[in-house]
Amino acid sequence: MKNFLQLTLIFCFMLVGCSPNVQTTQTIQYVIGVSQANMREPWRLVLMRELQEEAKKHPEIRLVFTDAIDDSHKQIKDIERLLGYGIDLLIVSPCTVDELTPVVAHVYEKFPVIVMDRAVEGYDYSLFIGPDNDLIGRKAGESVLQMASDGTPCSVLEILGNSFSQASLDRSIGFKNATEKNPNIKITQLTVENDSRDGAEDLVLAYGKQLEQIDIIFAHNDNMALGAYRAASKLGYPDIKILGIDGFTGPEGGVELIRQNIIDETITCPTGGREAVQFSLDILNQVSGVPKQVILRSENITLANVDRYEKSLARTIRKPEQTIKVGYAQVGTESGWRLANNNSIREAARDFGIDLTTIDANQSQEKQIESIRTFISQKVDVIVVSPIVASGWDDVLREAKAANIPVLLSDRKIQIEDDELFMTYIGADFIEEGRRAMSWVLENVTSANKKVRILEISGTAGASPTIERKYGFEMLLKQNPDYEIVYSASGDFTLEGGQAVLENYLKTNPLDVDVIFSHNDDMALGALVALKNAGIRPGQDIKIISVDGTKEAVKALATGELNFVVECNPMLGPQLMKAVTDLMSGKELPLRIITDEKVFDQDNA
Ligand code: GYE
Repeated sequence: MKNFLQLTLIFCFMLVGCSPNVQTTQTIQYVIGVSQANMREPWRLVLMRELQEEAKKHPEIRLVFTDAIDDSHKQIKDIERLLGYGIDLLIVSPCTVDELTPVVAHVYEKFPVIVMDRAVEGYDYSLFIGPDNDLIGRKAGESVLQMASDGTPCSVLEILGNSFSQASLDRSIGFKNATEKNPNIKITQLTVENDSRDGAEDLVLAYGKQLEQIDIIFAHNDNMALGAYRAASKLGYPDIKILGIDGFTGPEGGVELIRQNIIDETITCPTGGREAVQFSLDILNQVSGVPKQVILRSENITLANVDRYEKSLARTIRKPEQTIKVGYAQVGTESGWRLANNNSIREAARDFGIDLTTIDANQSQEKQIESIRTFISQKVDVIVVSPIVASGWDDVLREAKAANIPVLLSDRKIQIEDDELFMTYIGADFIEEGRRAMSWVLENVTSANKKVRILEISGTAGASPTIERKYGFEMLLKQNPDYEIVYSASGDFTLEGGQAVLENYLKTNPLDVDVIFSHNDDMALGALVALKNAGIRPGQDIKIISVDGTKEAVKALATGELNFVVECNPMLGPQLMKAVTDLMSGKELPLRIITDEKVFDQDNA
């Protein structure tokens, strides 16, 4: 029946002379609702344009837009209306976090939801795509530090956008954290409620002669920067340095403003429109490996690099002809998680037809750095590294950059000033993992009229999962004075290491703790051995929680020896090899690709 209908439709189009490839209703497979916070700000107009341009490449989808005109209540109604149209997926850029979080969570119960630009609380959505606003503020701050590096007093006029938006707050915090390194920098803040060019112009005109004292203006978007420039010129101060954010092309875009010397610098804030359509299709077609968060990259644009930047936007995307050669500097085989991760990467390389060479560093940073140098000498196309510890990579990454070999970080992060030295980080949100562990303790472990005593088995010293799981755990701990970590030691992410931590503790202490928090499953399983050897019933006499979600750990959950396990997804291979292929096809990679993770307890083990 369906074929007959299709043939009839095409025949009718032929009859009336429409080209049969006109998008007829039967080609539309998916309707995607796009709930925009507003369609006034240039950033949002660019987002819409990118969504539409990318959607045009996929005749099987139709986008339906709504404009909340910055009113959360209207946005809630818009979303209800879109659901009424029978959409298959919702893309939403929330007006405010608190009012839209429950609505997004409710829609997410039945439909996939992609949240853009401003995150909602928690994780009740399919995917978040947005910039790292704190980093954008820090990048602007680093530039101001450069401009003020002669040590003389430097007064900055910071022009914020809508002061209720999380983006504005995050940018300002990042800016302050960077500039406070120089005590000679003084910041005065003005807020333009509607983020507009004319609003900024009016505000700076009203600021008037006080501009005499201002050396630099930092505006939270390029159109407010333009407004500030117009006001400063009218007031007779055309030489004040001006920084903006967004970096769009086109009239009044940051790229043009730099070329015309109207502003001195802008920090790019990509909209993620293209990525949103591509991931919508992955989600609707149930492609595996869709991440939980995609954090877009930002960079400082000045007259010196504006041409290169604009050229990079017009990059042509084409599948690489040759087989891609990848050198992978692997941590080692320290844990069950690592074995699963190594396997996932090997299998994905095979599936993607990528020529993968792996060197096992056996938990030594020195060996990893040596591996990277080996790959550089072998002139591989891409280097992937899972950095054992977070620091000490600057030199070797600069050598890779000098050799024009891109580096991708897999499963562990690095602390580095210049985030241009790596293409992307693919892995977990360790801070959230730590928070989830502690929130389980708060809900499930109390202690009659005394503090809850926690023994922490930490991971490899200096590794980003160790640093950030601890940080996330302690974020909640600090808010609850009835809980304290009474002992902490590193088990280096290995079973033997975890067992040794408990044996050492039990040598000099009776078992006087209520909970063991282990940074990974292998160390928790090692602790079980030590406890049983001491005649203690793990999971009953003492609660044990850990992170990873390996088979062994989930089995121990099911038998009641472990009480709670936070998932850290090791199956990064597909996302990693897709990123490698995208990179070699000419695509820019997001700054971070964060995996989707759950939690396991004794009920769902
Ligand atoms: O939690 C642990 C492994 O880097 C996220 O390293 C990974 C960690 C994982 O040894 O089991």
